[in-house]
Amino acid sequence: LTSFDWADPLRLDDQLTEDERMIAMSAKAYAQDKLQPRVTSAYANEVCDPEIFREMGEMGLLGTTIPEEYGGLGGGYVAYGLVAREVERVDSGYRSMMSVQSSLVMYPVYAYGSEEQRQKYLPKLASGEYIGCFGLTEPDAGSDPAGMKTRAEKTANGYKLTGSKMWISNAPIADVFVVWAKSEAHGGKIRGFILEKGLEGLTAPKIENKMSLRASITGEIVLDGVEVGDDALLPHVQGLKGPFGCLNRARYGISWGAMGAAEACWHSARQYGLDRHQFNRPLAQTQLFQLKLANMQTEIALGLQASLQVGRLMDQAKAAPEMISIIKRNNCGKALDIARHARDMHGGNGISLEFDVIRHMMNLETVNTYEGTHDVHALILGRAQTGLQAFF
Ligand code: TGC
Ligand code: FAD
Repeated sequence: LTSFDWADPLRLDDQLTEDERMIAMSAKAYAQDKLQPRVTSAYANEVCDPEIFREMGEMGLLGTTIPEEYGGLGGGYVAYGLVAREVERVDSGYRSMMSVQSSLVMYPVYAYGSEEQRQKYLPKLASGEYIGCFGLTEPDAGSDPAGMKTRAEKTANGYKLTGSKMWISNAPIADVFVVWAKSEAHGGKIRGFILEKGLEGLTAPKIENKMSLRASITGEIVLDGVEVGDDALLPHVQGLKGPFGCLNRARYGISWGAMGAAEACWHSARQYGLDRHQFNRPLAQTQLFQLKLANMQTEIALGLQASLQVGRLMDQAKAAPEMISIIKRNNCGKALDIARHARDMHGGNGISLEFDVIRHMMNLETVNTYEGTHDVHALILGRAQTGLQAFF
């Protein structure tokens, strides 16, 4: 019989290819050496460092699945998931910065864009020279994006966009804005537009005082009659399946990322329990402590296996969106639960930023909410198995 590795109980590592293992190792080295040392201060002071995009670009961590001819890595979805796991092991906000750029900006430009749009934007997004954001949510349209009010009117040479977007990651520092709007010229269907910083009428004020995801900047996008040319339209998609096609990829990445944050909390709780003595023995020698560690280990091992399976199916173009709802919902919910337990297991120290667990816990509140809340994914799964939609 082979020995048991407590930190990799189902031998995930053995199921990866050599290339995947190398990408994960280089993402881990970057995240631990360059991101971990600055995260506490970034979080405490609510500061997002745009330089991180350039660093990630240099490391090849932006656009993992985008072909090399456009500056991407040409890797698969398992590789992308492994990068998300390593970055979010440090902080969900850093993973957000990476996954918005990769799945929500580079992917739509690649999948729905013209050849000119691909050439113009993808290499600079891959290198981190350009920072991108994705505007779908509005003040009055969150879980129900079909209710968006932002509209695009046809002009002589292009479109005029009016409306506002809310809770948009990267927006205040973005150079490139992928914005979704109802286009009158296309029968009111939702279309995607690529906007650039500096356009008249386009502003992206920062949302202050977030208690979660403080190392990642979030803003509004205000579109006050912003005029763009015909070449700003993403030509190859219309309808909600445009933004959802991007969300499938980002949600999948989040399922891995949330497990990375959960692993950080689990390992920290285990170490704390070994180091800290109460009642003349290590906390880790109590049954309640061990029960919690066993639960964490089990949920993380199962969650990672599920993400790996969906990633393999995505690489074969055999994944259904409902599979992604299962892993996004379950892994985020379980990660949040693990972070809350880990916070408790650190006692009073658990509320200090010095021990990372409360930062992960606060971050995971957002991760459980964005890209489809825990309950919205339950409704997607409920509809898939009953044929009855219960959204409205
Ligand atoms: P529904 O009638 O279900 O579908 C409308 C059209 O869209 C198609 N579709 C999909 N296509 C591809 N992938 C998917 N996952 C798809 N889901 C739906 C569908 O086939 C249909 O196409 P067609 O051609 O027939 O028109 O739409 P609905 O209005 O009933 O939707 C309900 C619901 C709840 C499923 C959906 O609206 C939903 O998922 N809501 C959650 C919203 C959300 O996830 N927002 C995310 C905003 S972005 C973000 O949070 C980024 S944070 C990133 C970070 O910082 O890391
Ligand atoms: P609501 O939709 O108002 O939901 C509120 C509550 O009601 C939730 O518990 C929800 O589950 C529940 N609910 C909603 N509908 C139903 C129903 N039919 N039945 C039962 N319960 C229901 N969006 C972007 O477009 N781009 C981004 O880059 C982005 N980044 C974000 C970054 C952060 C930090 C945050 C917090 C959000 C971000 N979002 C982004 C927005 C995010 O996707 C939305 O917050 C999310 O989709 C939920 O929408 P809402 O906040 O309007 O909540």
